[in-house]
Amino acid sequence: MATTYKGSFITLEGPEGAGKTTQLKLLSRQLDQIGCKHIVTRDPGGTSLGKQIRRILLNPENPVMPMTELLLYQADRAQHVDELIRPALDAGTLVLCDRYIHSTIAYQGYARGIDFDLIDKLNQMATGGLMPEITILFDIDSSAGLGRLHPGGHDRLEREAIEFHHKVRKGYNELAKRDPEKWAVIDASKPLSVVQEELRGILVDNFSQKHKLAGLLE
Ligand code: T5A
Repeated sequence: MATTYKGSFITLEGPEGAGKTTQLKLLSRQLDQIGCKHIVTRDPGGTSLGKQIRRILLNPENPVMPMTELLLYQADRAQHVDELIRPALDAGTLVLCDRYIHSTIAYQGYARGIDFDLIDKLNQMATGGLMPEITILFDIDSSAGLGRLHPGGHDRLEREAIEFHHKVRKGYNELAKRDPEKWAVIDASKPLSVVQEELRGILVDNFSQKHKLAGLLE
């Protein structure tokens, strides 16, 4: 891992319903028990301003144009990095972020069809180049993931056609294959406990020395 911070920066990615939120809750409880200083945050919606942007983005009643969508995700991210993520890393915290720049590449790039170079430039601008040390892909068939969500309550993105979601998954898998040193892939269709065990294993393998995580596997 080339990028190093005082803390550690881990992002979780995946198609809809892959189980990231559920797994982060379980993990966070365990990190509390072993006394590991950490935060769990999400993109979009990790700050007070970001929560308002998130509501606009996910409201199915809002017709949002592709470029507006892209810029709103980046506005959320710029605030999130400056207000929360960078200060936490500077304070030596383990930061676990549910979605980050690779969501934009998968959703707005692969699925929406917006130019990848433009997305890279905006990701760079919004984050000031702050890259995760490792990204964990929760891989699941798009229909299976959507099938896990509450029927009828789908947000604006979840309501996209199934082809859109297939492109998202394909995009993620391409990104992970292209840079295997920076990505870890978990088969998110497995039972909750199996996925949790794999997630903890990845953290212990990569961050044990800095954050004394050996207790995670007990
Ligand atoms: N987006 C985001 C973009 O388009 N561009 C961007 O740049 C960014 C950052 C965000 C939306 O915005 C898009 C992507 C998204 O569409 P969100 O609500 O944050 O919206 O979206 P998700 O992160 O996808 O949240 P979800 O809740 O849909 O998915 P999770 O968190 O992966 O799944 P989770 O944990 O909520 O689990 C879903 C259900 O599955 C069950 C859970 O109990 C829950 O009911 N479950 C399992 N069931 C069986 N076996 C397992 N292993 C299970 N794991 C979980």
